[in-house]
Amino acid sequence: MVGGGQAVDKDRVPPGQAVTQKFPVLSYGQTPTIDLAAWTFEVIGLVNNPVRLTWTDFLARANDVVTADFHCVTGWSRLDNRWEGIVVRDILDEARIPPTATHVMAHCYGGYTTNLPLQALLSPDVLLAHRHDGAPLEPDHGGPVRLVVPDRYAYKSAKWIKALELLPENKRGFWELHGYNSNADPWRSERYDF
Ligand SMILES: Nc1nc2c(c(=O)[nH]1)N[C@H]1C(S)=C(S)[C@@H](COP(=O)(O)O)O[C@H]1N2
Ligand SMILES: [Mo]
Repeated sequence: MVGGGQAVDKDRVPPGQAVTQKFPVLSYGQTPTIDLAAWTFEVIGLVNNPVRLTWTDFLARANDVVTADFHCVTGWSRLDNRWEGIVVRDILDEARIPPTATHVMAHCYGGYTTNLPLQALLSPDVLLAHRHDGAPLEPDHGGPVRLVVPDRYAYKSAKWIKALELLPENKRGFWELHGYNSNADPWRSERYDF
């Protein structure tokens, strides 16, 4: 289904996905209440230089813009989202990651987790985003800050991000422990592992 009669090139949308103009909210559990004065984002685990940003630090550095499509594993895709924030690769560079680190666990306020191969986070369109389509990111969509990983199904785009933990091996996050795919490439329909 293509909303508003807008024609979309089928090569633009991964297999089994339908375009929506809406922006559905998909959360497991409640939207957490987050105090900006106490908010931090950290890079932890297997790193030579742990990184910790306060909200003030984050705002001072949030100068990157990415326009990207967003694909939920349940079958909807929202095209041309304009995200503003900080490119994750730049922050990971600062953390000086040793070659023994191969995977990452994203940890969220509220307790959600999701795992990714480190390589997937090094793509220049992976963002820590605090704005969406010209407005502050709404709490239900992950505000103050969410991870955005355009090349993976959206369960990898962790809302209310709190930390990235570098790991020496793959560990499964919340939906991945329930059978969703660890890598989650929508172009390969990597929806389920079991
Ligand atoms: N912290 C957290 N992040 C999350 C989720 C969640 O339940 N908690 N749901 C994921 C799923 S399954 C999807 S499809 C997207 C939905 O993002 P949206 O609610 O902004 O559309 O967020 C992902 N990130
Ligand atoms: Mo999802």
